[in-house]
Amino acid sequence: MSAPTFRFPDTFAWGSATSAYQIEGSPDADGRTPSIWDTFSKTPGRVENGDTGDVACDSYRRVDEDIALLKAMGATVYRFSISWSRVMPQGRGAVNPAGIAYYRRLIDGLRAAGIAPMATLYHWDLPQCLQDEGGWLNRQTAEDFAAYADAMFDAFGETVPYWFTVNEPWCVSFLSHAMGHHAPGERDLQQALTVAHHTLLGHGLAVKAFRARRLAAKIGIAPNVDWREPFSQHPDDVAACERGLDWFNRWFLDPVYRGRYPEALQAHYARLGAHVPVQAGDMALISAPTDMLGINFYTGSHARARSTPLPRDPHPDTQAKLDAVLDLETVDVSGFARTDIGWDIFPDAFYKVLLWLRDEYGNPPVFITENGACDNTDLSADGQVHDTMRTGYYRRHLIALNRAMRSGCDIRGYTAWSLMDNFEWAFGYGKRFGLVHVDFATQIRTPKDSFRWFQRVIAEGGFDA
Ligand code: PNW
Repeated sequence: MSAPTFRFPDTFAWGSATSAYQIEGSPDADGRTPSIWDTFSKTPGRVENGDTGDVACDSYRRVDEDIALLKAMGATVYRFSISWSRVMPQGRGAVNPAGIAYYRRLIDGLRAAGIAPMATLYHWDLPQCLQDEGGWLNRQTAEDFAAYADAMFDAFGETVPYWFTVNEPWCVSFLSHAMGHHAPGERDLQQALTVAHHTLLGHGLAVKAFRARRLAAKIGIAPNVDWREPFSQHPDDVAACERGLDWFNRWFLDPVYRGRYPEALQAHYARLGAHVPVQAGDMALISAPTDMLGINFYTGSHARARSTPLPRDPHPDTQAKLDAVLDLETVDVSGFARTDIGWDIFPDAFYKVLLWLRDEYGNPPVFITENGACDNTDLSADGQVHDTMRTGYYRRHLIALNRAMRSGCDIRGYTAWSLMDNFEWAFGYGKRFGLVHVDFATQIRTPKDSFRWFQRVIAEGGFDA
């Protein structure tokens, strides 16, 4: 057989990703206490169809079956997250042996199957008891997070080679505290800035605890990145896209890689009365060197400077404030195909943002910790799932990744989102991202066509055009 046109190194890590609340279910089992997503999903009107993570994919009880799927895929790495309130039910203090036992079973099972465990410490499920004390608005939560992280390093530091502190700090802060879409569902710009800073501080404190243990493992943060392609080379459009990158990407990456927040945007927020609660020493903690960067990528857009002038006094509404800060408009220039969640399929944006990261942050070692498509194709009469759109999405994004690597980007691995259909946050079970189909009534798992395609890519180390 001839060599694949798009070849990846033999050392490249392949696998898929999930998160605890989205797959585990068993919210009350063995001493787990509620997280903010239990509260949020049980609040009427917050999640489509009233769906909750009470059962999800029942992975708490089907962990062996899920490891078998990963093994069949040929995965060499599996990215999962640890439920804080399962392993530390009071948010701080004593660990829960039954919770630890669950993740030990998962980790040992993965290792026995030749799959490297990659653990995310915070994938949005803050213990509700900590939310009751202010959650991420409370600086103490950053300290509590680091103590919880340290307990996990103590339990699993020898058996988990890859650690990510916080998943998507933009979602934790802006999507959850300014835009109100995710738990706890607040709409306040100041809250978003405070939460962004405290999650970054939590990251920094966790890295410090990690280093103190001198483990052989690697640690980093996993932000979601966005790409805004300028509508034109008009300086106003280019500047507008830079503002977009400040807001979504640099706000989280500059503190980690440069020890500072983007200045112009910070000044803009200040004019709107919103400030970052930085204390002496914070930026040094946040910018302590990490070993790798996790990148979650789904979509991008074209944008230009806003054609209509903004009102002189920004309306007090949060969205209006954000609009005032960004002062840009998104333009649909190419009639992109969209996935079933409405996100443009824009693989070139993936290529461009990877090159941008290379140039902006000194080419850090990167793991693609999430990338994938919502394709709601269901079982056909033949009992299979012919999800051609998802396969096409993966193929085109892996070509973009291959181009970025050929361009010198230091990419170490790729975990597809997601191993299986799961609880898609505010969309509930109606949006399917899985390589494996889940029948939520029976919990029957059926690998999709995309799974088989991905399996072949892993086995062959690439694919033909
Ligand atoms: C990410 N947005 O979420 C998460 O890390 C996953 O848990 C999730 O299932 C996946 O992407 C698919 O959505 C996001 O509104 C949710 O921009 C929403 C947004 C971005 C990422």
